[in-house]
Amino acid sequence: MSDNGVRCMWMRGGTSKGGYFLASDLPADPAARDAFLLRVMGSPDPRQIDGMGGADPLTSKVAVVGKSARPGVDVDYLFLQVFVDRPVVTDAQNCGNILAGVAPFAIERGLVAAREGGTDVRIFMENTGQVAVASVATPGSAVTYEGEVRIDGVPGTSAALPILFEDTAGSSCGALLPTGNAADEVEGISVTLIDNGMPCVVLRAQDFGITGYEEPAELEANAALRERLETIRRKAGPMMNLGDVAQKSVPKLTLVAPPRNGGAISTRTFIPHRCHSSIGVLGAVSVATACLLPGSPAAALANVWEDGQRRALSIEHPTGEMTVLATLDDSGAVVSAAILRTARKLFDGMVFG
Ligand code: NQM
Repeated sequence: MSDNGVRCMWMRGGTSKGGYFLASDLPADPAARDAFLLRVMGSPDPRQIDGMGGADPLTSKVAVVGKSARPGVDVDYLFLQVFVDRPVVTDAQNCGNILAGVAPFAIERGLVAAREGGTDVRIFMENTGQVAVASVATPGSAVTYEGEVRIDGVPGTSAALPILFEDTAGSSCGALLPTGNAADEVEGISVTLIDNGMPCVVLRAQDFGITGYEEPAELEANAALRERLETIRRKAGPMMNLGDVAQKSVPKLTLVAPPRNGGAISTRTFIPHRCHSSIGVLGAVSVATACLLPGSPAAALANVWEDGQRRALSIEHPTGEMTVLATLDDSGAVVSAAILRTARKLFDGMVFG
């Protein structure tokens, strides 16, 4: 593959960045595909010097996209996390930030016809078997990335790209609350084990003797904290129906604290070994859902805006906030969640493995 390039678009999706491929352009055999993607990113190597990856899990990501044969769905999207410092490519997690680039990519590659003004793209997320609807600005029936919307964690402004999730509960764990409880105890710490699109362990920062407002670098430098979190994560994996998670990038761990900037809750998220500079999209949806569960450690700290069946939760994170708009059913369960993202095309060409 070293002398034959593969067509690829590099894009920022939300606060992540990665390579977007048509499924038909990649090797069909997963082992050959993964070997190619490791070479494309330059993994394993903490600096990814011999590849396109940005030496951070948030910039070592891949979207594989194809036209869907499923009724009512436009495209299928498979997310692959390429580990930075290990020779691992995993489909064991989804990514709602890279998802933000999928709809414009699908339109640019001709998989979906753009409409005048705006185009809704229905995306089947193969990792979790659920559907998201992304709305792309298409003035003159062409994708534009330019606009006035700002999201925290990204400089400048871009076109709005709202995404709606329906039915993400139990995406990887089989149930929103895989243990059936809003609160469990693991290693003496009260936790919520939850999956509303992303398996997450939600814990109170104060239970670890920290404020929860520290900078990610400070938390990453705290070896004792990281070790305790990893011990909890490995125990939580089987409890969440994820099996042995030693080589998996899920569950994530979110340390919560009372909001500091007028939001619903403050967060610091390990994904799971690096501390996120913001928070993942589906991670935020899952943490927001935990805030709405009476009896969960997060609910006791959260400040939620309510209007009828709607709830708005501004999830504070190290570089700002992400607002999750949740809709509840009559029993108080979250039935859909919406978030606002942006995306940008960075280059389109051939990449070499
Ligand atoms: O939770 C990081 C990200 C993500 C995943 C991670 C994501 C999500 O910020 O939907 O977007 O948790 O690994 O891209």
